[in-house]
This record gives sequence, structure tokens and C-alpha cells, in this order.
Amino acid sequence: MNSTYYIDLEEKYGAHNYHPLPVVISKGKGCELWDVEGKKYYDFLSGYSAVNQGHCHPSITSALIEQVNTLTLTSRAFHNDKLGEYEKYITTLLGYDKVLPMNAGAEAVETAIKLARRWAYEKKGIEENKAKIIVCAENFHGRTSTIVSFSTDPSAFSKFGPFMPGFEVIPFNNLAVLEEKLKDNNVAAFLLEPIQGEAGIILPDDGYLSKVRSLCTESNVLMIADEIQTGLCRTGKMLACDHENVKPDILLLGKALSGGTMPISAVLSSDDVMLTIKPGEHGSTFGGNPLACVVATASLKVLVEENLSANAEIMGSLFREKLKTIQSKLLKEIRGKGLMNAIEINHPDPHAAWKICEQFMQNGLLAKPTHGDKIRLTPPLVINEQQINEAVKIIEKSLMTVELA
Ligand code: IF1
Repeated sequence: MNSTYYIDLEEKYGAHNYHPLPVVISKGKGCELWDVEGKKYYDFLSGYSAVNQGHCHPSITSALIEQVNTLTLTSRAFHNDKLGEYEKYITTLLGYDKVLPMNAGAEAVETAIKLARRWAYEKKGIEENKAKIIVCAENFHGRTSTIVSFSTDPSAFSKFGPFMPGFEVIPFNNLAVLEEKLKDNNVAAFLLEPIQGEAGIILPDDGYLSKVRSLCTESNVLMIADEIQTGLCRTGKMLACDHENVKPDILLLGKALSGGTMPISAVLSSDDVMLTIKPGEHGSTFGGNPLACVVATASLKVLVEENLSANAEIMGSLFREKLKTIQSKLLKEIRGKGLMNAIEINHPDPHAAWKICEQFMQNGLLAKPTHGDKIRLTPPLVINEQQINEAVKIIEKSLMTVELA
């Protein structure tokens, strides 16, 4: 069966909520993917940063296989022998009192919203149903109806209303506006991505995160960091907040928490915040299942034991340095931190970034455009120097082809 067969099946039987590149992947290992025709590619998307540890990492898959044959799900109606050990490991590793395990990233965000509101009413003394959560313009936190209520991207929220109240949008990387908003006593929390992913890898100014931290502390407002994409070594540190030694009150993780094997997310916080939710008031069927606990522990251990934060830092710097040597009029900007990078394309054709990604594909590299003119470049963190060099050659060659077309 060739690619066309599988693409046609999806077209006919699947919802049309995505527009993928016309490539059908059937195998992955480390930084590489293979399509059904046997062609090999460098993966520069990494399942939207879920595959930081590389595809099918043997430590993760072997932990998964062993556990899947032992016990997969008990529900939280009973205890299981894997949950507590995982909770101890992740909270100790990241320096939090408690973890609340969920599945998708969006569920972690939803959990944080509920926690912040509960904390606001029980601890901060905000009048019930008056709590506000401040968010940033161009945010991306997931797809639930509550989360898209505070999206500023029409393609995420249009015709999905009515919307959930209680959110206020301010510009990202703007401390003056934040400071002003925090004067409102009904503000419970400030939710942000330390680097905005979907917006096109938008980095705040140095010092922004630490100032956000101190402003939130001064106003008794919870700082919620959505590190679902930036976390777990992607930016060259375990957490993007670590670059400024900032500890959020609520930390959200997902994606690479399973090395891309299954949906696993986590909400980490203090006893003061976490214990405001009592038995029966929040949860999920799959959250904290023994399979996920074992897989998440193995996935975190790979990040630590293989020192993938350092590799992301070193390979990321090398990558941006090499990209900057490419002589192409199409390259408007190269930016990023660690291995969370993007290029911005300068071309009158609004489909130029898509055409460049098609060329990447032709030449053996997979990446996806975002917002028309930006291309995210986020390989697995296990990438090495030789692979970076080869990828840069593919990027250069592809840019030339589109430039000359
Ligand atoms: C899609 C981007 C990446 C996230 C942050 C929460 C979630 C995400 C910071 C929700 C999810 C995704 C989902 C995916 C595209 C994608 C993405 F393009 F939107 F920006 F990663 F690059 N917080 N990000 O980035 O997590 O519920 O999906 O597990 O197509 O929606 P989820």
C-alpha cells in the first residue's frame, strides 16, 4: 500500500480538522522517521515537542511493554502500586509538594483553572464566581471550549461560542499592563507560556519571567506556567522558567512526559493550592493510571540520565549559528532557545512557508508551518552534530529551490 491509499482513507473516513503534509509515516527511531515507501526523514516537529527523548526510546518502550502486560488501569477508585512512586519522583525532581496527574495537555490547563479559582475563593477570599484569570494574547493552551474562550486566534475560537467568562487578555511580554491588571483584587492567577509556541516561538525579553514572578507574588496572584511545550528540556533547561530561576505556583506539563508514547499530563503545585480540591471534586478515568505512571517516570529519567537539557542547549546554539550562515533572501528571522526554534519567511506568496516545507519533505526533513510565514524547527533532543549539519544542508537546499522557483 502506498501513501495515496492511506491519505485517501483519512480523507474519506476522518474528520477534516487537520491539513497534514502529504507524507505517511510508518516508523520512527530517534530523530528519524520513515514513510510507507521506505523514505527516511529527519523529524523537525517531534510530535509538537512530545518526542523530546526521540522516537521509540528503548527505555520508555520497554517500561511501557512490561507494565502493559502487568497492569494498565485500576481507576482512582483503588490505589495502585505505581502512582505513589511516580508522584514522589516527579515532585522531588521538580521541587513541588504535590502532583495531580491528567492525560491531555488541555486537561492540565483545565485543572489549573479550577485550582486557581478554588484557591481564590478559599484562600485569597475572592467572592464566589468573581475570580479572574489573566492570559496573554496569541496564547495556545489547548482546544477545550473553556480554553478556546480566551484564545485570540479566530481559527481556534470562531463559531465555538458561547464562551466561558472570567478571563482577561493582555499582551505577552508587557509588564506595565500586567502590573496594572494585578491591581484588581479579583485576579486569581496569571496563565502564560514562558515562550509562546503556536504563536511562532515568541521569546519574551530577558527578565520578563522573573518580573512576572515578583509581580504575582506581590499581588498574591498565582503564576501558572504552561510548560507543556517549553518544558522537559526543550529549551535547554528542564523548564523554560529555569532560565530565570523562576518557580511558578502551578506548573503544567504534558507532551514529552510520555516521550510521545501516550497522552500524559501533570499539574504540580504546593499543598496550599493543591489541597483546596477535595476527594470527588476533580479527576479523570485515566489520570494516574499505572501504565502512565511507569511511562512518565521512564520518560523523565531519560531526560535526566541522558542530560538532554545540555544537549538541547548545545545543539540549539549550533543549529541557530549554522542557520545564520545560510544566504537566502527568504530568511527573515531565525530565533529560539535550545531546540525550540523557528524561522520566519520573507516572501510575497502567503504559501511560501508551506512550499518550503514541501521542499524540506522532498529533501528528507519534516517540519510544519505555523501562521503562514513561520516554520517551527523542533527536532528530538537526542539529535547530534552530524545530524544538525545534515539538516541545515537540507534547509539551505530547500530555501534555494523555493527562492529560484
Ligand atoms: C494541535 C501548536 C504545538 C500547547 C501548550 C497546552 C497544549 C498545547 C503550550 C494542549 C498543545 C499543540 C496541540 C496541537 C498543536 C500543538 C502545538 F501548534 F499549537 F503550538 F505543540 F506546537 N499548552 N499544543 O502547545 O495540549 O491537549 O493537545 O495535549 O493540533 O492542537 P494537548
